[in-house]
Amino acid sequence: PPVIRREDYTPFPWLIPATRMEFELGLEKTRITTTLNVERNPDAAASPTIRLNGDGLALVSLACDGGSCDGHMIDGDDLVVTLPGDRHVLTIVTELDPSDNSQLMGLYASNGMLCTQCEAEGFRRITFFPDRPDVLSTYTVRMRGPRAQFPVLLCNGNRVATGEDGNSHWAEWHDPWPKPSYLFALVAGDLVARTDHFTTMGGREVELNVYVREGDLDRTEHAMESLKRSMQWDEEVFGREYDLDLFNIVAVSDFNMGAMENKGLNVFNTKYVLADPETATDGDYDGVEGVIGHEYFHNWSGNRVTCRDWFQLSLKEGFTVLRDQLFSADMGSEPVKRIEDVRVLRGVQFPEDSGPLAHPIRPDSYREISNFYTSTVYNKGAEVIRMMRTMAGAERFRRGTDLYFDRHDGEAATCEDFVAAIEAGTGLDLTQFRLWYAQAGTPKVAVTLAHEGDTARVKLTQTVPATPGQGDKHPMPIPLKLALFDRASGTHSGEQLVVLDKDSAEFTFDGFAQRPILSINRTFSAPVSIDRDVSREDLVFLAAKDDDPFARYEAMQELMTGHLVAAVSGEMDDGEREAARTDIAQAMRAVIEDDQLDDLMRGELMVMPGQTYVAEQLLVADPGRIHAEREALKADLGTRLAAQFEALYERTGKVPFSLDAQGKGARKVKTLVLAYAAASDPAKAAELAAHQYDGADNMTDRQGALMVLAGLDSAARTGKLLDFYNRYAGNALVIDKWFALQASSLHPHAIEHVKALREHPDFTLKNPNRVRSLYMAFAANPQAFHGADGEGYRMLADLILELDPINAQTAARFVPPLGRWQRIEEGRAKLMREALERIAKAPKLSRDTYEQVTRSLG
Ligand code: HT7
Ligand code: ZN
Repeated sequence: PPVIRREDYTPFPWLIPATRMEFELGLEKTRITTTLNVERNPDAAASPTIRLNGDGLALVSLACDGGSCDGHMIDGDDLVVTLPGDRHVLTIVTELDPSDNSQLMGLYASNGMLCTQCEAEGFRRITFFPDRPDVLSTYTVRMRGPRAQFPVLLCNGNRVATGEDGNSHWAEWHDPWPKPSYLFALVAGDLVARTDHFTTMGGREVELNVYVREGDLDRTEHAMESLKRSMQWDEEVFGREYDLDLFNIVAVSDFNMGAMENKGLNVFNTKYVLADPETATDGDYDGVEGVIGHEYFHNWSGNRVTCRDWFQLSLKEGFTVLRDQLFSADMGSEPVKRIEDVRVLRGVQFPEDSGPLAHPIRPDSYREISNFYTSTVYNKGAEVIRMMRTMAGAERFRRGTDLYFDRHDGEAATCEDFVAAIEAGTGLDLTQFRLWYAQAGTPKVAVTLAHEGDTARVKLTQTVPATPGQGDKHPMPIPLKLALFDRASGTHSGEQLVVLDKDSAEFTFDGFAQRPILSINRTFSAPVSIDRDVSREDLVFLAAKDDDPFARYEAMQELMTGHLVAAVSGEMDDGEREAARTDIAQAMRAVIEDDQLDDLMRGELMVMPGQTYVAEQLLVADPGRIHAEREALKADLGTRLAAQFEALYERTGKVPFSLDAQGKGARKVKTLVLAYAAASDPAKAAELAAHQYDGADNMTDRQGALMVLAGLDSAARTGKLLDFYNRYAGNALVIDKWFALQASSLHPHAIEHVKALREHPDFTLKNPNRVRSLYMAFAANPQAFHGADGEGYRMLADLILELDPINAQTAARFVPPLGRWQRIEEGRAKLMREALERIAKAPKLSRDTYEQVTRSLG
């Protein structure tokens, strides 16, 4: 497959001001007639032909200006038509079998309904079209189908006409906003809607619908409320108003990603729509709110201003992730949301940035764009824009975003356009900052603190690591919020923002008679890894006293990570081990007993660093040893703090169910206590968990209890797993949890359980949620996946090979766990490479999997 390069961008030679489509809908046969008004693009080099992209399409007929078309040819998958004049009308007929589309791109059937997924290049699986984001067109779409099978007919924009025709009916939709083909959507099915309304700040009355299958309607209230909150918030915080009379959301159970922001017709994975306390956890509730917000915010950051080409993906995704993060922070706890976001960044993006798949947030080349919907483009992209906001302040940043939307409304823009607008709107000089778009790799900042007289000197040194294709790096501007604490009073005299924009710099602070304690990268102001010279004693201080909740969390994480890294590196004797564990227990005890903390935040401070994060601190990791040391520390804390944990469990157990912060905090802390107990006193933990499971009046408590039981060899394990399955049989989203709980469990035979679950009648390769629930959970389970015999790697390779012809996009997403081989001890690394090589040798690999496997082999 060819490599596509950012530097090769040229504008498309033709404009398509208007597109008309007619769909004759059927699950097994859909006929599409597309009429394109094309005219020469005065801003592009002239071409005698127009290239219309296709992907596996059969051309039924083609007409030019109502007559036959003299010059046309099929080139690969594309249709190339010779056009002699400046304006023409092309009429193209294609025919498809949606029920045969297991890739879930283009038009496909899911549970008896028809729906589309066009981003990034799915539209070309429906009709021949210049399927690139810089070709904007208005769409008028007539859809016709059997009324009984498809009572609901939906498309982008507004419904402008409907009609009956014997047993079939039709609807015509018009979207007045010019859009690229990737934002096209169509849905036909037997659906019911929760309907509500929102009045915009300009007085527009908008009808809102959340469409689901009958029986799911009573699980849509949270989605609808989240949508209204998103609309309100975007007006208040970014000044963005909705621009159609209708906003529809449709939930589908077969979907490759979380959701899709098609203009006026968002299509969602059911996972991010359906929620009630009986079947959804607190995390699921947050996920629904966050994803509803994310897709809604795309209406401006993505749809009104779209991307010039797919290299600019972070323009819409990074910015929209930042917007959804700020929204969720405003709807709940700001520090807890920040900690959750940083945990995702460090658990997923940092490893990506230090491995063979590292790429800048604005990539330079790709073979298959679907492989670049990555944590780097999304989460690091959001961090990069957040840094601009931190340097400018929220108010000035808003001036920059207003300018960006004003300048580029209705356009297909670039990351450079965004930075230029923020620069002009805020007054910041972002010349050097642009390197964040171009350079991959997580910068490392070494921090030392010197104290002399009454002066403290903070020395900062940055290194940006080499990444594939980028050996030589330049220093980048790194905004770091810091504070210096006075040891005696436990306070500081104000937070400062310093920007490290050279390899190395020293910042001096006066007025410290005693050596102060440095708190740095507060709120995680820059997406870097900090390597600081700090004593355990100072970390214990910061974990208890820092007034920045993120910095407190960071101090707890650093205490535990530092200990685990030293332990697995074999750098520790028994005395040191005991001293470190005593300090960690002391800090944890202060967290448990701090009555100023709410339980949501307490829970964050109690969370142990994840296995991947610990591995990331080591050049070469032994997953088995990290797992063993991590479990040992958990057990040690469980034993030392048994009384405190018990009191905490008892107090939080009395908090009645509610969806507010108090209820959520109590549930979070309860399950954490069970997890510590499972390591230190498994019999007691099993008893408590079984009791929590039986008494649960919500999914968070029930799933938390079952998660603990699934990892224990207790009598209750089998019974409760069976009860869970029977209780929720037929509810796909909950059965996904049942698969995931077992695949991610700490049980020593988890790998055998995964093998058995693969053969379970409810397992299918056709549904991405089900595949992910079993295999993503498995790949993230260190002791099951990284067994020293390599069986875990072979199982994942088998899955990839089997899934690739069915759903290439989903298959390719399972490659990165195998790509970590360079950072894993020799024995396992060899086995991981063997698994990758076996995949690479397979005949007829998809472009998606081929690209990921070859990059992973290095
Ligand atoms: N913009 C959406 C991306 C997306 C997608 C990409 C590739 C294949 C399938 C897909 N489904 C949705 C999601 C978002 O970021 O909002
Ligand atoms: Zn998005």
